[in-house]
Amino acid sequence: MSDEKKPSGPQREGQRGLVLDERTRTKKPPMYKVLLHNDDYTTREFVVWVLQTVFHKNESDAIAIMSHVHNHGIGVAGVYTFEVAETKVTKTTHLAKAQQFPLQLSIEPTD
Ligand code: TYC
Repeated sequence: MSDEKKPSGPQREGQRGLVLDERTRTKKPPMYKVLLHNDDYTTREFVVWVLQTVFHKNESDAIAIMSHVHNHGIGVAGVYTFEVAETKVTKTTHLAKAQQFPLQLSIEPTD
């Protein structure tokens, strides 16, 4: 068989499976920071616990992030795709409200 008609570039993915164009293969999704805001009422212990359980931080990273937020007013809990970021904000806000903590979070695009 002649190779004349076989696409040699982005359309040819090998012998089987999905054919992915250049953009599908290479473009990374936009990413978003989940920001934690300081307040005077949420306990340090709760913030560390949420960073470990929702944001999957180890204990020392969780303590470092919590301390940064406590000292500077705001800090990054993690960086995710938009849907994952939103889900973590929703879960954390519900967990905080259940204990009557006014913990605030927000989402902003990475640069
Ligand atoms: N400032 C709170 C306190 O002293 C602790 C705290 C840290 C609260 C981080 C919120 O996002 C936060 N109990």
